[in-house]
Amino acid sequence: MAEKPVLLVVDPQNDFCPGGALAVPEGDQVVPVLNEYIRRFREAGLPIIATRDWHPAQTRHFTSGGGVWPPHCIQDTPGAAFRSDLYLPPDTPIISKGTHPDEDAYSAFQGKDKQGRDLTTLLRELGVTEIYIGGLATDYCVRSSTLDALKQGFRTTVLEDAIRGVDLQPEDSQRALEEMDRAGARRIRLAEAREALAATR
Ligand code: VGL
Repeated sequence: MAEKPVLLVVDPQNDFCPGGALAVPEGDQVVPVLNEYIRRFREAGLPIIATRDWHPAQTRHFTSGGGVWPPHCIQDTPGAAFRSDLYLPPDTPIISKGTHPDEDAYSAFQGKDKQGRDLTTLLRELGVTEIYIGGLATDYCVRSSTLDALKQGFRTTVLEDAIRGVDLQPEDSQRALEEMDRAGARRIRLAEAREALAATR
């Protein structure tokens, strides 16, 4: 059966880029690569979904609430905005996650769009069978979203050149990639995307 892929763009937000509150090293470098994947998906008429970390000012996710992270991606602040150099089509559905003060919500599958639909519902409505995932951060939101996607039975491809990790411990991202491999994810780079997308039809 033909696969129907979606591009899942994970948390390309100011706070996760250099100069932001929880800067991922080289986080900004995923943006031009994501733009190229976005362009290819659009040209192929394939859907794109973006996620964002969207926290209240007080949450147990932050050090101030007993968590491990400095405050970041607080709802409606400039740090929570998508990078201005990211070209998301204007009608892109947005999944917000971590909106509740009691959750970390690293996985895109824990978020909801503005109509209250979760990602699984949205993917079913779109008839999606396969997920291509890129963005920030490799060792947190990309990892959790990928593992959940695989658990739910989606064929899942990690866009290796469109991700960067926090690496609180050195090698965290490498370990996360190996864990995703073991769980059944495939990895590709931009140069392989044309072939991969052509094979879906
Ligand atoms: C993330 C660390 C803390 C992520 C979110 O989006 O990967 N990482 N909060």
